[in-house]
Formats: sequence, structure tokens, C-alpha cells
Amino acid sequence: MPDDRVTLPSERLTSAKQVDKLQAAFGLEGRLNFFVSELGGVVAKVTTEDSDALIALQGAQVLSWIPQGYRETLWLSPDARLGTGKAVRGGIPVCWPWFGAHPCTPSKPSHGVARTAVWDIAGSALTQDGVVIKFRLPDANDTATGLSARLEVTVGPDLGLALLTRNTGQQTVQLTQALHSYFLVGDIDDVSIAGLEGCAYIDALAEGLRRQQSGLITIGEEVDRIYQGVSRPVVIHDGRLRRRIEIENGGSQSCIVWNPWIAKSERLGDMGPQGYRAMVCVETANAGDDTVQLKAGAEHELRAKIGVKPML
Ligand code: TA6
Repeated sequence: MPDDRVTLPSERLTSAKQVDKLQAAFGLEGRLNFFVSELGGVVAKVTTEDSDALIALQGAQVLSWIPQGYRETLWLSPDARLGTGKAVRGGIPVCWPWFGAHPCTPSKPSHGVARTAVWDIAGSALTQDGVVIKFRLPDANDTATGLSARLEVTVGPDLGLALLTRNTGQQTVQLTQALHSYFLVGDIDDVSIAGLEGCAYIDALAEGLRRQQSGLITIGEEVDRIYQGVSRPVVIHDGRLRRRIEIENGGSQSCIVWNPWIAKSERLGDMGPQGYRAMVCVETANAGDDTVQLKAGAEHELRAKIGVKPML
């Protein structure tokens, strides 16, 4: 996605003015720049010796992460557009403060309110781990339950995400959430996923039936599973691209593995031709039995550290 500093129609002038303000307040010379993306919204572009990234202010959503010497790590829908009121499919959507359907009100948006909200930038820094950008979900988007959210993204040799939720209300609140990472793979036929062997999982395609994972995960049909008791890094072995993607989780004991396959991809309509063959979601989460009961005044941090290495 090129950095398109073009003359914008007036309706996007505000974004251009916003960019200037952001650049002045948080830009880091040669490391962190803000621009109005061709996708239709403001995006932060991070450039380091170890990796480059693009992060949209909408949803504080990482759209791209390219480690030095490797191809893009994240899959992004060819139909991705910002500012449409719809969540962007791909990259790392932040599902918060509920995962999936709202527990009490089905009419509320799937996967919460964070993905379509424009987050504020709360800070930026150069650290030994890379460029750090801090996002804050504006209070207007807090649910009635008084939850607040901040996301810290670290771009360096690894990609780090830390989603901090604080309960500023007076009651204990049930929190489910996910860093809904869409990983790019060479071809789904040549992919296996390690680290979940022996874990129980809730099969979303079988009315929530509980099953147990035996051996490595391979994908040859639609898969939609909420793994429980996750205690080790999850590794995607991508044979076609000769790489492995390692995901270290923190504050999480659940992980969703999802691929829509053919029929669901057609229903979704924004996976592009054969898109299901080039992606797999491995999502660091608090979901299923791993729901967080967040007491008044308490906080919980969900973390993912993503690294890419050559195939062993
Ligand atoms: O994380 C898996 C899942 O819950 C699937 O059931 C599927 O719905 C996917 O998320 C995508 O959800 P979205 O709301 O982004 O279309």
C-alpha cells in the first residue's frame, strides 16, 4: 500500500489536517509517519531496520507487518476499506469487549465495538524492542459497563500487541476479547499448526461440541475452533513460504483457529478469489471458558508477540 500523499477531496481534508497534527505530536523522524491511506482513513506507517508495519487508526488495526527478509505476514482482504462503518477483514482486528455475538443482545455488532471505532494516539516512542505506538479507545466508545481500552503496538524484530482493559465502573464485568490475527500463508494445503496438541476445543461448527485436538492441525475444510487450556506458543508452519510464524500469548489461555473455506468465503463476499487458500486465523483470545470476570477498578492485559523464522 503506497504512502499516497495526494490532493484530497474536501471531505477528507480533515484527515489531512489530522495527519499534520498527529505527525507533529507523535511522528518519529524516519520511523513513524502518518498518512491518509488509499483505503480511506489515517494510517501509521512504521519503518525500522527489522520490520515495517501499517496500522490504521480505525480499530487500532495492524494491516501489514513485513519483517526484514520475509514476505508480508498478514493477510488483508482485497476489498478492505476504512471509514465504511464495516470492520476491515484482515490484519489484526481487535475484538473487544466481547468476542463473537454479544452475550445478551444479539443485535449488537459481532466481535464488539472496537474494530469500527477510530482510536486516538496516546503516545509513541523508540525503545530497544522497536517503535512503540500507544492507542486509546475514545471514552465515547466505552460500553455502558465503563470498560476502557488501550492498545500498545511494538514494531521491531517481532510484532508485539498488548491490549489493556480497565474496569472504571462499580460492578464486575464479563470480558471476552481477541486479537483476531489473519496470517498470510503460501497455500493452506501446505500448512500445519503446532502448539495446540492435546488441547480441548469448542467446535463452533458443531453447535459448540467439545472435542480434543490430536496431533498437529491441518486444514482441508471450514474450521472454527476455540481452543482452551492453551499454555504454549502456537506455531504456523508454512511449507510453501518456507517459514514458521510463532505466536506467544500472554493473559490468555484460549486461541481461535479459523478458516472459512469455500462456501463461507462466498457468503462473506470479501475474501477475494481463493482467498481462503492464502490465510489462516490464529487468534490470541479470552474466549469460551477463558472469559475474564473483571472486578471494579481491576485491569487485564491480553498480549501477543509474533515472530517469523525460517522453516526448521
Ligand atoms: O474468529 C472466528 C470467527 O468468529 C468466525 O466465526 C467468523 O465469524 C470470523 O470470526 C469472522 O468474523 P467477522 O465478524 O470478522 O466476519
